Formats: sequence, C-alpha cells, structure tokens
Amino acid sequence: MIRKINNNKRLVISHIDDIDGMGSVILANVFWNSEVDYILCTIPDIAEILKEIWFNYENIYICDLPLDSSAIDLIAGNNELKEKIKHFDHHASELENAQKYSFINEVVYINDKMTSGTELFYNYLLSLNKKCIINQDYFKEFVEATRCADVWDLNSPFINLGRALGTLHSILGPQAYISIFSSAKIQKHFIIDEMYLNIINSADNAKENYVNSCLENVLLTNYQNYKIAVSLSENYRSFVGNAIASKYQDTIDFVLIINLQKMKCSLRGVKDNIDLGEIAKSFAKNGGGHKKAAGFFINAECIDIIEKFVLEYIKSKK
Ligand SMILES: [Mn+2]
Repeated sequence: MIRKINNNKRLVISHIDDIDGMGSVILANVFWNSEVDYILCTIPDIAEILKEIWFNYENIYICDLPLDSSAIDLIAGNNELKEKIKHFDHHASELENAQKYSFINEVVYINDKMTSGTELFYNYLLSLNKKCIINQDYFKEFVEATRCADVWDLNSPFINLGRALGTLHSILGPQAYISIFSSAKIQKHFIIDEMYLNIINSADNAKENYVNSCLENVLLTNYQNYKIAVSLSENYRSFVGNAIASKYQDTIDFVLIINLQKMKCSLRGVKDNIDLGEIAKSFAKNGGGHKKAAGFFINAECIDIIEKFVLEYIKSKK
C-alpha cells in the first residue's frame, strides 16, 4: 500500500497494480492542483482504509477497484460515509452488486468500447468543469492510451503508447510514475520524454526474454471440465497470459498464472464462450474481473487446488 496524505479534503483510493490505477490519481492531481490525498492499494484493503480515515475527508473517490463484501457492508451501514463516496470501476463481474447498491458504480462499456477506471473518472471530472485544464487533447490521449492498454484493446491507435506507459510504470513504480505525469509539461499531444523512451526500449527486451522463458515452462492440466495451462510467474502477467493463450489456443480453455510472491492468481483467455470473471469466483469468493482477464487472491478456499497445481508443475519439471 502507498499513501500520500497531506490533510487535504479529498481522497482518491485507487488500484496500486497498473497504469489504470495511476491514471485517476494523475488526473486528480492536475485537476485539483495536487490538493488531493491518495492511497494506492488492492481490493481487500479498502474496508480497513475507510474505517481508519473516512471522517477526515469531504469526498472519497474509489477508482479502478471493485468493492468487496466488507467494504460494501461498511458503506451501506454508514449514511454519512455513503454520501462522501464516489465509485468508478469497470469490472463486469461486479455488475450484480451495482444493481443492489446505489453507491457502487460499474460501467463496462462506453459506446461499445470497453472502458477503464481512468476514463470513467476523467469523464466525471469533465462533468464538473468543461473548461478545466484536463479538457484538451494531451489528456484525452493519455486517458485513451491508459484505457486501451488496460483492457487490451489492440485496435486502438494508442496501444503502443499505452504499453510504453505500462513498461514505464513497472520500471519506475507508482510514486515516480504519478509524479512525472502529474507535473509533465502539457503539449499539443501526449508524449513520453525521449529519456524514458530509451529506458522503455531496453526494458521491453528484458520483458520479451521473460515472456519467452515462461512460454517454455508451462504445465498443461485440467480444472473442473476445462483444459488449462498453468504458469508460475511473477511479472508481466497480461503479456505472459496472452502469449501462452495464443500459443495453446487450440488445446486449452484458459491460462492460470500463479504468482506466489503476491499470493495472487490471474486468468487469461481467448475464448468468447468462457467467462473468466465467473471462473475466478469459483476458485475463491474474492475472485472477479472481466470475461477474458480475471484474478483472485490465494486463500483457504482455493489453497488445495493451487497446491495441487504447484506440485504437478514441480513434478513436470523433474
Ligand atoms: Mn482497470
């Protein structure tokens, strides 16, 4: 968890893991001239954070994070807190909760395109003030690059820019990434500084090597009635998942990536008739996500099946 608390009246709670989580914080910094506190975290942290500090804020924006049952119970039981919360998330697996609770805001598509936490929050900020500093091409392009990289929209002309942002985020980490783009010189179009582009290039080579080594170390096995490929890996989960999914597209239903360092699993797929958000929930109730990209945290519910896969994996390497 990363906290930047300066006794402001606004708090952004956003997703720590990727550039979509960073995007909302950057936009908030620019829009409110950095008069905003932020906390970067994952889903299970939200309830604890709210319990601890909700009363210090007038507005709390929760971005790119679904609300789990403890966060929902906490907010539903506290009218004053409920009034302060604005929620911006885009995970299809949570749509059912959004119908039950007015404070949950899940939008998956805008104009037939998958949206992102950053895009939803951007649209909200524009609705507050059309003449604001972020209503220009530079930020529209930043938002689109972030969106298409987050939802893996390969048809967007901004996909390479989005992927470059993803690489930069993984090299620099959240704080440096946020600070660079919160104070970057605004130009006609969104661009990444030459200096960073060189770093991104060499990191992309390292990424390619990593993905290739993951491709060579896959376990093919079964989960329920599905044929799956299991990877034990810790980096570049979407790239690893998609590379494996396309290599084995004729033999498997989806890819399971087990990240023991983060105690987290990711599911990636290529099939239209399989909803990985639902499958993630079948592993553990904390699971969720999109149809073709989902995940869950390893806990008591799923430890036996994960243990079985890890052992199978180890034996297959003997
Ligand atoms: Mn997202």
